[in-house]
Amino acid sequence: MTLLRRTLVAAATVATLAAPFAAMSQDIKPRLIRFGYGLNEASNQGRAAKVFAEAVEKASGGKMKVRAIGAAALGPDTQMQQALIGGAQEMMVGSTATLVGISKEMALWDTPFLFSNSKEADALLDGPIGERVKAKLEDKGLVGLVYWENGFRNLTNSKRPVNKMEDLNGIKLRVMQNNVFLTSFNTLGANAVPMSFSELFGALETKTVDGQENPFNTILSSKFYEVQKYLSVTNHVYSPWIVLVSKKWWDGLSKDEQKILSDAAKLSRDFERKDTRAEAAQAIANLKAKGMQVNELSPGEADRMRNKLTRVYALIAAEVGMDTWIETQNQLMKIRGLK
Ligand code: TK8
Repeated sequence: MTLLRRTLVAAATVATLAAPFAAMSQDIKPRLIRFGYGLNEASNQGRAAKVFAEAVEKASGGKMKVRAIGAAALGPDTQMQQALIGGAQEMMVGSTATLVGISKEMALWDTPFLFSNSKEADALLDGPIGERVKAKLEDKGLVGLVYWENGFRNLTNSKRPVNKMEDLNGIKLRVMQNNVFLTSFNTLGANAVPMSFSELFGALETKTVDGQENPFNTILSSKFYEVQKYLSVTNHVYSPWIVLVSKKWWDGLSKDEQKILSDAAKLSRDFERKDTRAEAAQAIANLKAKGMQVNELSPGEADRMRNKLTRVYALIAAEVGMDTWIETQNQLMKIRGLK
């Protein structure tokens, strides 16, 4: 054998040996899932993201790895939604309210005073109506897995306690990028300013806006108490978060992989709701201890606000479709045991 021939044979042997190894190492390489969210790691959102990541890793025997990335490091909700649609990011969790520009049926969850308590919220969100609204996302390039609890929203500001509707006059209030929220707060007399959550702390600090509205948990975990003196307990709307997957990426997964993600999402949901509720129950005392001045609305004033806000119901019904709107009212009556 000439030297050249020997070298060629050796090279070929290496190549045939190397090929299966290359294929194998491809198989072993875990699927990397970037899971983005907007709040910081030490929040109810961050804690549940971690639970989700651990559940996926465990159920897949390490073949699927979730990298949970908080504090809007992958961008605010709206930017992540676009990244999922385009397939540049795999997963996220965020507010349903910021999804309305993509899927208008999500506006259902913006309805002021839709739920009186979290039990009603769970029943409707996890029932056929929640599924129906979630399923609409698929045409838009997104898969909705489960709803988490963001929570009942309350009002904070740096100007004055809001005891009655008129106290909102002239208050520059940050709202989510969502038409129902914008209209609702303008209707109540505030000067509503749509803005992404990631810009909010800075805007409150520099007084670009005077106030905002979010659940107790977020007011606490995002340290809004450092820049907001007054907290008015309004519980004006129940806000869900939704766990989303890029449909482009989802369609390339095996049935087993999809099941691992769905199951882990359900597990994270159950954990998240419990954790959020436990934290919310302590939150008022904690926020007071941090120096916030807390006031409740008198029942009469709460009713006045509620009545004024029912004006946006027609707007929401038009967005979500009359069918879904009426079916929602029917389901709620059933849940309340009135039907
Ligand atoms: C976090 C947001 C946040 C929401 C808001 O990304 O924007 O006020 O309540 O939870 O989705």
